[in-house]
Amino acid sequence: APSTSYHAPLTFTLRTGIASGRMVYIGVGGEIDGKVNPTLIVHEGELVQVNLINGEGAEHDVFVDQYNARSSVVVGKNASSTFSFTASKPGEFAYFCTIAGHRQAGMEGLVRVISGPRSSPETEGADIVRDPADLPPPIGQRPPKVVKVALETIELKGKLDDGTTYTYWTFNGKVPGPLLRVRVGDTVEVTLKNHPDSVVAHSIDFHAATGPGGGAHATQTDPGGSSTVTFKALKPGVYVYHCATPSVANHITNGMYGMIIVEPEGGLPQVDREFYVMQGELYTVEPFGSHGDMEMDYDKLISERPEYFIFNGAVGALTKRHPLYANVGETVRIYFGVGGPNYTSSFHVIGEIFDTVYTFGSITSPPLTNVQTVTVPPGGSAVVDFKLDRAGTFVLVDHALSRAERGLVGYLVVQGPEDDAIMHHGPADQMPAN
Ligand SMILES: [Cu+2]
Repeated sequence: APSTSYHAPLTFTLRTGIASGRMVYIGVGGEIDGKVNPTLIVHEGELVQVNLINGEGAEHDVFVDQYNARSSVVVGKNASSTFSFTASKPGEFAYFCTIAGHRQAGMEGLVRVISGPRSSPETEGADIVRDPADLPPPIGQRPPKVVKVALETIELKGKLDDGTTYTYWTFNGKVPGPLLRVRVGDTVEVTLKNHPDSVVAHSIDFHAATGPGGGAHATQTDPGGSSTVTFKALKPGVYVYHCATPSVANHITNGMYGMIIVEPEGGLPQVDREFYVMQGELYTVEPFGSHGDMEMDYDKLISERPEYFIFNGAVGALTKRHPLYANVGETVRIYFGVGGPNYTSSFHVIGEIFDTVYTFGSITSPPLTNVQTVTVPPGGSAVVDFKLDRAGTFVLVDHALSRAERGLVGYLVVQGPEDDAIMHHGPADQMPAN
């Protein structure tokens, strides 16, 4: 049987009971919670533990005959018994009560053993993708205050693509790091912990801060350590933050970037939906599209020859994993930033026009209107707003489109009417019949 990295047993709890007049097992907790005679899904090679609880008082047991694994007979309400077995062969195997007549009365379910080991962070990489809908709500009206921010730098093997992993360095385990949100005049107290399992020191430089290194001088933090820096948010804007420990380019490419919004008094104009998207590059020894665990290539980094271009940390992050979802009639806003470390983005949404754009993250300047493509430098940002007039799948790209073939693509899925007056297939005088 294949070996497994799971040391702790996979545990299922079954309680005996009555459902629709039949004697049954009822799942307790986890994915089987409340299910009648739940199918216990395990992977080949896993150690499986089953807890049986007597829920109504009659005598019962559980037997998995193909594995010759059984509980004791539980006698009396709330009596319990535990047994375990190793799921050494794939297939479907019955579990049932051996007390005379109980199996026929309904006490029967299946153990499904899936061939091969369970995919795990070790084999396919942890999920490091930041959901673009994962951002805090607007601040609204409030006076300035002290805002405490806790960040942790975490190095972990993450999923870069199907069958491909990369050792990311992150703020809080995702790429980009969390979108932080304060208002002008706030005092921002940042505590940066570096996880004890880290290999190197990390730090943070806030472009929103005024002072040495944007906070990087005060926050160089060894593995297992912690540091704190406090800064005053003097100027409204949408600012990048990033690790600033040498080689800084190396720390940034590995995923150590995020953004902080410093709202002006009263905030930005309200929209229906906000999204958070950041672009970066990865410099791997192996060519784009390779499988296995990718290794960072310092020569390629220094000579600016990336293999991967990515939105929110991974290939497919905003297509297969977390497309942006919205509806016709809504206004959407994308806070778009470039971690880089090196490539300027020509940010564009195929099939849409940005109604307003705050370029360079400057939200105190009047926005540009009706923009097709916006240039966003590394360590910079833009805020794009647009109203959705027609349903469809719109495609987020860097209009340096070779990069789309190295991973840089996302979807905005807009649901609602497909207004043919806005666009339809065919001549103007031939509208499709609806
Ligand atoms: Cu770092």
